[in-house]
This record gives sequence, C-alpha cells and structure tokens, in this order.
Amino acid sequence: MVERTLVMIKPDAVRGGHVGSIIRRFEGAGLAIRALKLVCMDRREAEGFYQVHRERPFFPSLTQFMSSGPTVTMVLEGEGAIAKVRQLMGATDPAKADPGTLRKEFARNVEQNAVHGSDSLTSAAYEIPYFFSALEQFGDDRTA
Ligand code: FUP
Repeated sequence: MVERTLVMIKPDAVRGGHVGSIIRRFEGAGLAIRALKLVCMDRREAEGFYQVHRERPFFPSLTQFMSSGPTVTMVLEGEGAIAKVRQLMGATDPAKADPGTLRKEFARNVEQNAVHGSDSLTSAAYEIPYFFSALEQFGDDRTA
C-alpha cells in the first residue's frame, strides 16, 4: 500500500550538518518528498506532538530537546513508507540500532536520536496535519 509518513530530522542532526546525508538515504530508498520545511517548535508545540508520551519520565527532557532548535520536517510517500522509514532509522536507542541505520550513524543517545518517523497509519494521520495543510502537500491531483 502506498503510504505517507511524517519524518523529522531532529535538532541534533540539523546542528550536526547531517540533513543532506539523511535525505539522500530516504530518496535512495525510493521515497518521494511530498512536503518539507524547517520548523522550530516551541515547548507547547513539542508537547502536543509527543502527547502520547506525556506520562513518560523522559517527556520533559524530550520536549525541551525537540524545541531546542530547528527540525527538518517532511512528508515522505512510497510503498510501505511507514515500515520502510522505520527500518532505515533503526532502533530508538542507537546503542541497539543495526549497523547501516541512520540512528547508528548519526544519533547521540536514546533522546537525541537524529530522526523521527511515524510508527503507524494512526500516528501518521495525527502527525502529518500537525505540520502540513493539504495545500502544502504535493503529489495528489496537483502533482508537482
Ligand atoms: P521511536 O518510535 O523509535 O522514535 O521511539 P518512541 O516512540 O518509543 O519514543 C519517542 C521518542 O522519545 C524517541 F525518539 C526519543 C524519546 N525517548 C527518550 O528520550 N527516552 C526513552 O527512554 C525512550 C524514548
């Protein structure tokens, strides 16, 4: 099934100058960019994005980190895009991520872990419109 997923290059990887390398990997895997922008979330916006984790002990630190600088936020589309992105990203904790994955290569630790990708169709349906209106997405009847 062709899917859309919300992907973010997190503040650590933007600061580290890894945007081009990471986007190249997604494009190389056959995923198409349907929307893309630099977003600097404020604390409240980061809390809203991660609201499923609000009861977790790492929530304050995570939302502080995610609002510490710009993220490259995008919508990627492709066959099985959600699973494909998560495979490219690797495990949440880079110490447990497989060699060759983005988190193994670029993440610092379990919090500053370089990339985000929606974990399900339900998550994608919340996360994509959190950042992008229909007019900001391409490839439907307005194919770019
Ligand atoms: P993932 O889907 O791989 O991004 O991981 P989770 O949904 O489990 O976690 C979301 C984010 O919470 C992670 F990207 C980083 C952060 N996190 C921590 O900071 N500490 C933890 O122990 C687990 C997750």
